[in-house]
Amino acid sequence: MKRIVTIQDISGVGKCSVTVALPIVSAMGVECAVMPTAVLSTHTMFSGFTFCDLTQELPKMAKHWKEQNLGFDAIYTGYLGSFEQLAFVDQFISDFRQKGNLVVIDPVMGDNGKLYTGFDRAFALEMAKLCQKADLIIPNITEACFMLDIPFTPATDEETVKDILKKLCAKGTKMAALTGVELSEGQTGVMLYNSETDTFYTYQHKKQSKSFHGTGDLFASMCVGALMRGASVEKALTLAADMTSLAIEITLKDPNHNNYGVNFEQIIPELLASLAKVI
Ligand code: PXL
Repeated sequence: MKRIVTIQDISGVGKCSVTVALPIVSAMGVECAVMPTAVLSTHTMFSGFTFCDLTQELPKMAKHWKEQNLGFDAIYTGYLGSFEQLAFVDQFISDFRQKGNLVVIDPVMGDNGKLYTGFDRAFALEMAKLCQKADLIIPNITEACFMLDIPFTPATDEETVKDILKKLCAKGTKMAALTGVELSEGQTGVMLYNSETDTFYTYQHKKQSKSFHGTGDLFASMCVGALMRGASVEKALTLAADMTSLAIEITLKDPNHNNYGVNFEQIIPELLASLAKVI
């Protein structure tokens, strides 16, 4: 069985980062080790959340893992909260890179043209540097624009998106997948650029009427899970797009749904059935 490590926060309530990655990756048949970067009472879209920074613990955990000879088939990072954590992850990737393992960075920083609380332009540029070390990065258009230090441009034009993807890969990133690409009315999806083969892949599907918090984390986690189970990157992204969309659809049908996250728990059977078809 493959083993990955995910490096991101634990938000007690809010269904994002570790509380999505751990159940999803595990359900997909992949061991999911966690390196929690911080413990929050909720994600940062709630007001008054508590925040316990765990940066000091991270090198100690990494050292112990090295002593125990532990390795990972993938390193998957999500929300990182400080420059110090970016520097730590940079070192962690150097230390735990091994032949054939995969580094996936989801540069979680913002959405809808705005950065989340606590992030700024300088942080986005530093995140862009970290992304140079990745095999695959999965930004949304907001994060991509901030990392490239260009004005926010909606991802609605294929040539513009291709240009953004190529620029994201210009400094070493092997593959970039942009989420929230809306090439026609009522549609959304993902576009991938593979700099090694100089090829693009586009997948579009019906756009749901509402967006939810944590869907980026759900998308990235399903993508990592599928890649670890042997799916191609194109199939992994397609599966992640379809299942994220399904999670939103199911959530909207639940009259008691909460507005902080999607009912991803309810799509796990469908996720596993779809996974079986692509591996
Ligand atoms: O879903 C991304 C995310 C992860 N972790 C924390 C967040 C957010 C988005 O706001 O606040 C703590």
